[in-house]
Amino acid sequence: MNHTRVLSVGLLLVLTACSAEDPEKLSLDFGGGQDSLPLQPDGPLTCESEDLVAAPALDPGNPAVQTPQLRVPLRGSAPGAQTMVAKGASGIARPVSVSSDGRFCIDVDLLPDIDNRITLIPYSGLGCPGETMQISVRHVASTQPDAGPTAEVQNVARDAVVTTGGEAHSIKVGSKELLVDGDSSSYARFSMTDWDINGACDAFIWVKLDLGKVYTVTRALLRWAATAVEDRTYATGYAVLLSSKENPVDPSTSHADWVTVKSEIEGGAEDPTLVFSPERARWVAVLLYEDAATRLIPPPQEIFELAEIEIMGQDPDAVPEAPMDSCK
Ligand SMILES: [Ca+2]
Repeated sequence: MNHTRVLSVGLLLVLTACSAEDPEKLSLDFGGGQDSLPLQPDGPLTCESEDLVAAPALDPGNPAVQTPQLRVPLRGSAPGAQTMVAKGASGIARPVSVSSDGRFCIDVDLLPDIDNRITLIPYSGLGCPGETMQISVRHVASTQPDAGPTAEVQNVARDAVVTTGGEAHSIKVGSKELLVDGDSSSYARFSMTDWDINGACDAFIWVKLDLGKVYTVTRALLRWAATAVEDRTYATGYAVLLSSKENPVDPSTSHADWVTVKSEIEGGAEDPTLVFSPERARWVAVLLYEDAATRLIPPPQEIFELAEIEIMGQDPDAVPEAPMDSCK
């Protein structure tokens, strides 16, 4: 008995059985889970006899050599291909079908701040890989330091030059510079004498911010000190004024140099977020009229504990960022 021969025949049977039950597939990991392209049962044999699908060609100018997007669409043509696969530094993009006229578009993820080498692999209808092509796309962050005006909306009041005026007043705690230091735990405690116990808004302190240049502003946030609720030192009567003038007069709700974008006489304890139509402004003024307490012991006082003034705005010359491009 030839034991070697029996063993060989047995092994062949086992291999044949496995092959019949589990046809070969091209397995790809797309990051979001395992996926696969089914091959014809005789795929590997047929690929050798089949003409290789030619390398795909991308449309002129697509993709850009560099982009701020972290996902870019690759558009082009690949006649003879049925499926397109793209492999980059961040993994393998989900395969897309090539249309009957040979067109395809496939979204590819990029890794940030590097040159991304991407390989495009066309597959025939039988699942056979064709000639590949390689491209390089550099991702660059859209907001570089010193890159000039940007469309980014930010707190343009941060570190603004602060002056105060209006009714005679004093700052008992902190300083006016603490209103724009970006720290909501640092605050200024303003105090003024206000004989008008009827609550009429005639006496006020103004706090004026010089933003340094004209911005388009859309929102103001006032942050009262943490102690303001207990001390009733948040303002119930206040106003926010804007000016785009070179050198406006002192803040006034009745002077043409200033636009009043918010006027409140029944403000609550919560920090107000004031949203208004976009306005060009270099100067912002907050007028403080009445606090939440009633102090009848002469001389009556209005006390305001204000931690931060934030003005959300953007450069008026900013070029808006291009909308995201994608295959969809
Ligand atoms: Ca502060």
